[in-house]
Amino acid sequence: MAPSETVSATQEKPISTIVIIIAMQTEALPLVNSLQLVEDKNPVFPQGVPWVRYVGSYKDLQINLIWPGKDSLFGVDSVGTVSASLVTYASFQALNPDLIINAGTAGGFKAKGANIGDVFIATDVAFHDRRIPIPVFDQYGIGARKTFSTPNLLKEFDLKSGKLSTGDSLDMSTYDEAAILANDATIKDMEGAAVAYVADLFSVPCIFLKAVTDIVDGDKPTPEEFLQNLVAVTAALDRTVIKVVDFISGKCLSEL
Ligand code: FMC
Repeated sequence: MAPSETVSATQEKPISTIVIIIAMQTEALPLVNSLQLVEDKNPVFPQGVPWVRYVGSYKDLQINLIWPGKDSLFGVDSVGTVSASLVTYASFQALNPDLIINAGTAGGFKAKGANIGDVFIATDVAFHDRRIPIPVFDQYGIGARKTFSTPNLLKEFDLKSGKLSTGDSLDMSTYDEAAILANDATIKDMEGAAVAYVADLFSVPCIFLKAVTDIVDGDKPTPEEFLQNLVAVTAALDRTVIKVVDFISGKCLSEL
């Protein structure tokens, strides 16, 4: 089979295995309950890592929700690009999913139309904290890429869409701010572009659903606003993830 035929054959096959990557426990647990997933007692990941897999059948789908767990030194959620890339890689190796969904919270720019509680689907991802001022390495550092296009999904739910910029900090330095502006981003997170990088290594399509917990260009301090809105915004995120999973059920990649 020619490579293009392989791709189109995959695109025409009903989606059956989904991996959902979620960085924080607060974001993951409501979804685990709604989708009636159970923690995997027979871990597919190497012994000793904090990564957790919740699994279950939902309609015709096998859903694997992967949470990188609590950091073994500090006891907090393993947020950020390092853990996100590791669990995405390990999930691909163990589960060979048809589709990856990276769901989580994000900061939003009101100047670009983001409001607290909005759920965005990212059309593009890029990094804003990998500055390598050498020709071509600069572009590699930014790592801008288009995400898997889902025109029917966008139409069905009237989701907002925009570009996502990823970096390993919750706050925003002036360097980051300039890079985010150059990335033309509407939303800012700490995992998306890393998940996209790994998904692209294996040519697995990936959808990014990001709910806005804080307004980056507003007047409230980000950590406060983030913590204040986390639970309520997570509920909105979970409702959207369930609607999206319902929509995916019974469909092929080419129908998204
Ligand atoms: N900037 C960066 N990340 C986030 C954000 C912001 N303004 N709001 N919410 C987030 C996301 C990140 O992706 C992390 O998983 C977590 O929430 C914050 O540590």
